[in-house]
Amino acid sequence: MKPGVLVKYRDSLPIAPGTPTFTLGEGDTPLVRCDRLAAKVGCGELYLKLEGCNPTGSFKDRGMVVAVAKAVEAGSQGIMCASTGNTSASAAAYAAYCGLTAIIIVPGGRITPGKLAQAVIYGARVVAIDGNFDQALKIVKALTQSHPVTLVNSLNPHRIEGQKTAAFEIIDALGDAPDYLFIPVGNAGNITAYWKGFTEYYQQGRSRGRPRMMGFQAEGAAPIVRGHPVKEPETVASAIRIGNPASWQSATAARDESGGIIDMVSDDEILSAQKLMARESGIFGEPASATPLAGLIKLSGQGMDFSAKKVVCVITGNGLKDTDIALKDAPPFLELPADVEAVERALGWK
Ligand code: AN7
Repeated sequence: MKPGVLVKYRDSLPIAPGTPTFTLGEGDTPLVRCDRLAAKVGCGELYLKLEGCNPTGSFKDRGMVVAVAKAVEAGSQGIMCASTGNTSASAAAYAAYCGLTAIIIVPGGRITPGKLAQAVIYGARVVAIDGNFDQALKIVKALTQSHPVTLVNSLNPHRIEGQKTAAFEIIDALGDAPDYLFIPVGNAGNITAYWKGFTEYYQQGRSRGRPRMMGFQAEGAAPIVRGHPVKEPETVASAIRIGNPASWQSATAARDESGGIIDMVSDDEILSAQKLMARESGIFGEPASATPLAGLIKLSGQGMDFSAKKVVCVITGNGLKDTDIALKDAPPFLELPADVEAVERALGWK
């Protein structure tokens, strides 16, 4: 049995004697070395951190287990979040495990069927608003101030605490920090959490340095890159369709303290990176998860030299959450009778 984030990282988390320590098996995700992909993108060593291997298929579970444990400890009856899909799936699962109510507010028609199916099957109360994520978050902030339910968006500091454990795992696996960490940026909680994790391990002497933090937004939803909120964010990567990130300040702090950047990539760049990752390394991430690889390809194409560098891309969510995108421009399959010879002929073997 996996110990889970609460037990494994007890000493680095806000665990009190009254905090329940349960797990759905989150954390301890694979860090996969991808040499063929590295060669394609001009990178010395390239590793993908497969956060889609968490119980609900995204990195959110690391933070959610801590946020929900603290909500239970505080005697909360319910949790609430706004979501582009993955936070709600995770909140719904951990609430179900603990017997709490989960109320989730999502942008109507804009979260993938896979993510919506998760929230529904876990028994969450789903409210779809006629608006985007930023508007949903505003509503959640207002309602959690006036009602006895716990906000579990990444404004909840326990979420950040849990998510920082992914940085610990990367250092434990590599024996030191990588040179660069490439990561998608939506509401900007995760880049904040990784930087906190890398910094804590560094201060404890567990790594010799810290990586440059390389955050990437989608072009149509790139408020941090543009320097102002985006009123109507738009991108194929629905998970990061966010126009006014809650953790804006801490994301730019992570960028600046690490000597990194926050840049953007187009939807086309995201989708071709998603395909490349799948075909060259056998790893299927949802579009938002391909954003860091798209960023690496972009910078490499601009002449930045990664040939002697160790790079980690965080693959934040499982590709199965958004199969529509993967099938959208797929070539037609061969359709044949159930006949050995017909298949043999079609394959050019006869
Ligand atoms: C796959 O679920 O914001 O910058 O409401 O699902 O920490 O927001 C999801 C975000 C990257 C961005 N990759 O992380 C939500 C939500 C995936 C995501 C991000 C999200 P943050």
